[in-house]
Amino acid sequence: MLVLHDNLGSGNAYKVRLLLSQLGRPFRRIEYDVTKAETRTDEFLARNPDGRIPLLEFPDGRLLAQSNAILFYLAQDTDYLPKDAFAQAQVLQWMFFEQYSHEPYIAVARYWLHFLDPGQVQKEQLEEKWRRGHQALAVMEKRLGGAGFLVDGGYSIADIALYAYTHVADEAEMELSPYPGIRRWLDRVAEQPGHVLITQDDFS
Ligand SMILES: N[C@@H](CCC(=O)N[C@@H](CS)C(=O)NCC(=O)O)C(=O)O
Repeated sequence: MLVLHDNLGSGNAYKVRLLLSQLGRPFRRIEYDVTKAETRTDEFLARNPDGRIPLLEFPDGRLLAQSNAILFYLAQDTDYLPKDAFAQAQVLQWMFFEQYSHEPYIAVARYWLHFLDPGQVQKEQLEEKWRRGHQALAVMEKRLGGAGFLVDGGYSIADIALYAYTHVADEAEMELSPYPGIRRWLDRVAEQPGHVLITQDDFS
């Protein structure tokens, strides 16, 4: 069986739980407390020298890190990745956007506010995360104000990648009311068959 090295609070790990559930692929979870450096032990670093979850372990022992690389691999030859090469590149375009322009702001603000002691958070740094996070949301709104999903052709792993932290933006104390297209899209994603909540932990 597949083993997901996981953390229930992590949006990056949630992407993988969501796709595996939608694909109907059984997996076992191993939970790590990232606030206690449990992914920085020698044992974990031997599996992923980058010291981060999600990490997917295959029955033959192969290991794959990076949430969006894992999505891309699992989605091959499924309805979650378009067949057309240009549409596939558009999926990747959104997934790279997620990692470079969205996750470093919204996910980090959420981590600081939701998981860390509030005394540890610097106000100026937080405001910069919010400012850049709203820039990313505005880019998404430009697309989603007039389209059902991020890439033509329907729901794909691009939507999964960006849903993960957008749907919990309130935990980063970011308001989504200025983004009606994003809010409609969040509902649409949550209605997809096999959808699971970020808090769901029973998968076997
Ligand atoms: N780019 C990576 C980011 C993974 C990541 O940042 N994982 C965090 C949890 S969301 C982690 O494992 N942090 C523990 C640490 O850095 O020690 C991905 O998309 O998978």
